[in-house]
Amino acid sequence: MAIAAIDVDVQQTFTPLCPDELPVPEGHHIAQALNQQAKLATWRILTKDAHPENAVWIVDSHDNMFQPLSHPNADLTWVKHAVPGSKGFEVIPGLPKVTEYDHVIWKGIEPDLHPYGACFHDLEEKLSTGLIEWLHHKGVATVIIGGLATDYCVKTTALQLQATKSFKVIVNLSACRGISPDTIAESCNQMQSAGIFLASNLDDVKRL
Ligand code: VGL
Repeated sequence: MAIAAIDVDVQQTFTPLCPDELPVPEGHHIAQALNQQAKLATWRILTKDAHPENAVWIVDSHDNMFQPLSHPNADLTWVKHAVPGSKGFEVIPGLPKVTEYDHVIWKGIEPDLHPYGACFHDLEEKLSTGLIEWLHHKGVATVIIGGLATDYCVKTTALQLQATKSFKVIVNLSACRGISPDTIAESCNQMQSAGIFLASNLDDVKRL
């Protein structure tokens, strides 16, 4: 049965290379770990945030982030990030070109949608991005996930895939980085309780 490796939102916007956006500590240091995990897989998938500058959730300062919004498909405020055409939209150095991936998902292109998971365009999970269907079509049984950030888009993508009950879902923590230690720990607990396998490195992934 086929294995898919998923590189979640490994864009410069989520690294210290873009300090004014959403810098995740060491976010730019995971290319090698992602390239190694991809060697175990039949298919390699990339997901990218693609957000317009007029998105309803944009605030102009980091101090104003994490404010709850009463919007069905944008739950929190964030500073501008991952705008197509900007440096932050680009993937981190060391990864293949977009066209070398087997499948690519762009998400969050509508100004009033700010999804975290790569499986649905909306937080209500009504509008599929087609990722789950693509994996089924390719006969994928196991998914290995890495990327940014552990506590937001990696976690949500992993939980969405696990909820289908049709894949063995492995999160390779050595190929992920997260925003804060507390939310990373909380996210790991949540993923583990859902039945997702957490691997601390590539050897662990191979053992699972
Ligand atoms: C993400 C926060 C806001 C992510 C995206 O890709 O994990 N985190 N937008």
